[in-house]
Amino acid sequence: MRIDILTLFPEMFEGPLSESIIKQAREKGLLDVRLTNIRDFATDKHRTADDYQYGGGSGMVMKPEPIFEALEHVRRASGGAHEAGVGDTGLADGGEATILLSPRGTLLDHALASELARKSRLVLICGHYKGVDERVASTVTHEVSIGDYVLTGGEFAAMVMIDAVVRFVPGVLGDIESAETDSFFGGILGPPSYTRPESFRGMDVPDVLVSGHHEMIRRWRRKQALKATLDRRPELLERASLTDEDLELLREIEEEANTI
Ligand code: 6GU
Repeated sequence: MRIDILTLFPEMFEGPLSESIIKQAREKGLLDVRLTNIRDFATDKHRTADDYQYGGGSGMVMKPEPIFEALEHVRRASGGAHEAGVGDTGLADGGEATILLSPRGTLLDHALASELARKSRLVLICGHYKGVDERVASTVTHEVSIGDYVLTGGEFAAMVMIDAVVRFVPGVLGDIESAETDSFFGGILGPPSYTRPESFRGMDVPDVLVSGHHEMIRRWRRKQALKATLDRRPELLERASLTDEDLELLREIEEEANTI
């Protein structure tokens, strides 16, 4: 997957994209990230990227021309990795998405992250200041927000989105980190997990996890995942696809709650 990031602050990305799983994905050739400074496409001598807003009001708005120019530049310059199919994976549908990160966008969730992971190319536009001239929104395929709060700019949101998306690209996660026991896999929260020591400050690892009984462990984990979802995010259960076993486990959870 190729990801182009259009931003006024390319240096903000250097640390986060050079560590851990993302670093490894880049080294394995699964991910090709390019940073483009929108300011390089400003045409006046002060390299102005923002301006006062029509209608008045506080806060500067990012100008459309440098963003359109930067977009056209990365689209033209897309030869190489993307076109040659380098880093393409079995899952990629060859599509592209151009995404404006904005608090006015659709909320990013598990489903959107996995949908975007099937693209072979993402172009992310990070807004800053008070916002981005609305004409930029007319040229993008998606407008995405990462939550109901306002950030100083789209850069952190872009990093969150990249992290969430890249985890779904085949080959990025090893078996050990496999996505199957993640929260939101199957639409519910994940089960609790434990590591050594078995007993710590009077708190013990549940017996079933040290029993070596794989089927009992699987069922216990599923039940704990359902219970956590019921307690913390009950609205997720309404949309989740539940099996007969899940319904049986939920009945057990309900009975246990009633007997306490
Ligand atoms: Cl994508 N940008 C900004 N500036 N604030 C946000 C956001 C994005 N998502 C949530 N808040």
